[in-house]
Amino acid sequence: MRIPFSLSFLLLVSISLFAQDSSKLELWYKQPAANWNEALPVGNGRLGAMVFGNPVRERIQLNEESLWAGSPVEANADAAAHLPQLRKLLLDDSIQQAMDLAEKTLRSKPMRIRSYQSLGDLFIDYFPTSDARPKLENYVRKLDLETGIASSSYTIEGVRYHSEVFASAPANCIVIRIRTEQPNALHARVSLSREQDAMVVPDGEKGLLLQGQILDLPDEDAGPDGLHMKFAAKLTAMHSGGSVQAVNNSLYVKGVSELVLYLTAATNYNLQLLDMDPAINPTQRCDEILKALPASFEGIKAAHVEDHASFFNRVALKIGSSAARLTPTDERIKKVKAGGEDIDLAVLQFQYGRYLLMGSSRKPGVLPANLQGIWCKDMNAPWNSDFHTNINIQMNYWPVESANLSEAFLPLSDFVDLLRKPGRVTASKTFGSRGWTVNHLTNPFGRTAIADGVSWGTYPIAGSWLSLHLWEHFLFTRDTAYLRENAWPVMKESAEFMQGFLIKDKQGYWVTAPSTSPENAFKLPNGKVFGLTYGATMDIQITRALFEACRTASSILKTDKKFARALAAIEKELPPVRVSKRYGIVQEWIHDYEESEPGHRHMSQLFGLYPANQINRQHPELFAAARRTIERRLEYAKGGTGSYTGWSKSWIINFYARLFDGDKAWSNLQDMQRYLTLPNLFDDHPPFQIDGNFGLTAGMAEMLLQSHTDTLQLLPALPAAWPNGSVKGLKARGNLIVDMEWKNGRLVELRLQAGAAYTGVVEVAGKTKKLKLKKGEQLQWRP
Ligand code: FUC
Repeated sequence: MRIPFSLSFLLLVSISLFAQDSSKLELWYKQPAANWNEALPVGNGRLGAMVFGNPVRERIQLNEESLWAGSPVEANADAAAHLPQLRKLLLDDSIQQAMDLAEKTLRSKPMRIRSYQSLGDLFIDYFPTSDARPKLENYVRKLDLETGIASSSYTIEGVRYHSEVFASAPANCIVIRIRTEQPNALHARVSLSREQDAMVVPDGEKGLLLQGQILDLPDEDAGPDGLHMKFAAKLTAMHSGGSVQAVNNSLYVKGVSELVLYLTAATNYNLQLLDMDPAINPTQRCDEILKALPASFEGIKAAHVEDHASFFNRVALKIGSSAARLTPTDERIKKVKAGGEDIDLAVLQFQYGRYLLMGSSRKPGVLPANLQGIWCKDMNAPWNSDFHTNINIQMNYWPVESANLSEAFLPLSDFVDLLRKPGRVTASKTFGSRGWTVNHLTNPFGRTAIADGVSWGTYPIAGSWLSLHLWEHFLFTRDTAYLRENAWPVMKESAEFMQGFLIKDKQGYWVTAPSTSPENAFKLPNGKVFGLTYGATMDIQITRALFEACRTASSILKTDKKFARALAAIEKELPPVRVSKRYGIVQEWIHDYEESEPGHRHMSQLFGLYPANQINRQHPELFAAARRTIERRLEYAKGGTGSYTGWSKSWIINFYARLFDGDKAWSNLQDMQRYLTLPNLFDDHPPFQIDGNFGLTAGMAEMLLQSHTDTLQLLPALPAAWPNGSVKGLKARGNLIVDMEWKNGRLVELRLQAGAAYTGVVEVAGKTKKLKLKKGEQLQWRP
């Protein structure tokens, strides 16, 4: 009798060291993933998979980007009629009464949204070829960032297995190949499953079909219950040698030499509708995708690698010694935790951020990267794995342009465009204004109403912040058609919302009301703590940034001149950003309040330092106050979470880069490596949250190159620990591709390639040089 061998056999693992290639950008391990945080992600923007590399019971956890619980709901409170009174109370500093009124009038219904969900799992149970206790040898597991292939190789009882998994964008499916070096040695059961709402049946001789529909259970706070999103996943097997037979929910694989599995999935979600679409049949979609597959595995793999490389290989970064790559990734993290320094690990993390962004936000996908990108094992994920719009989704896209992946921005661009429709209802019903907006979170069903409570969820500035990302896409690409057709309508409508939303305070400044400084709260002298206010510093900074962008866009497009003049007039009467008399920090609220949580993870009043460009060296007092703000947050957060949260730490890297303090940026990056990095290099909020990965990538790019002013700054925040290095393919605003090499902390070579006509100034080590390049022109400079 053949017995399936169990995990305990892994105790017999014996390892012989592999010749690892230190020139490769790989995550690698000497053992299978013991849990999800050790599994390795592949993604094509639409489908994601987490590969465990288990030689006994392989698990490949699956995701499809649009598989969300819930349904569209009109949740907005009819608050507009109460706004004048609420505003009066806020401006009078009668905050308790304002809060009481807000609780009655602003609360939307339902209050919460439902979760993004896992699609399910593919399991491969391997059967031994002999009754003897199997021994696992020469095990290695990898994720090659340059090819996007997760692989494992090992020997069991003399049989050598090789497995490869990738998510192909051209083929629109997940591809798994397992082969044994000895012929006809593969025996396994391949099964599909999902813990709820689905069933699996054979699909022809050699295929499986998983079909389901999300059943949302009654939960008044989270919206209507019932049968909602429909979904399907289809698996088809090809093999050489032996036999494959579909039975029940499994494929019975016997005596095969090479097994190739193609898996695709679909839902009945329709982005254009921000809703499920009864006209879409997910099973049929899967059929169409699988029928269109090219015949050969080798052809599909070659097309995948070529496509992947065309994005990934645009940027090359070398700092520190790549000899560290000879050590498995998890051991590198352990060494760093023990106090070691591993600069090349940061290089890997930088590139991993790029890898994850292209894996979770690109065609054939249509939705932007959520709190976990696309990779989520749960049915009820932390924070629903949603689109958080009070920093998290914005942070996801911070590296998209500078790390040269502009196309990966388009899903967010399209989504924001479509969000205007429900956003108009929120603008008028909740905030009595025209234009559109969204509050602190959203989902694929276009939730724009306040969610999660009044203090937490009231964040009407989010639409303006998101609109600024469309402007940034233009600044980096200089694509005027995009500006005219895509960015401008969204920006303009955001500015219109702000125009209608701003009110004059008693000092004669235009302010937002109601307003919050995300998730932080202030303490009144009587000890009471509130979040709701008017004119929080971040709101004012975002408004200023948006209006400035709109004015510039209007002059580029030669349109809406009157509108631009009206915005300019408001800008002049926005409150200034102030320095707190209490601690010399940038004041977070309109009044110099005491913070209730001085070590808070959000540092919203520094929006003007990063991502915006309002707190800079032209304002030395604010510049110094910004530094002090970060220091104070970190002092209070010590040992706790607060600004030691993954994404928060990564924001700090960006701040220090903008403060030209490379050493501090690097030491905070090292903190991330030590305390906030999971074995698979996922950012640990905790738990896993992907924004920190993206914030880190953006931060490293910002340390090496800055282009937010008229001056292109080269190596503006190079840490002493990175004296030598080179980078190729970073992108600066103006569509400039920048290659640099530095030695002993000094730039020795610069190459610029202009994707658009460029006029500006370049600065390195305090020296400046004028630049004028024609589109397509290249410049090489050895300073
Ligand atoms: C905000 C943050 C939390 C978390 C959540 C998804 O609420 O303050 O830290 O990132 O979003």
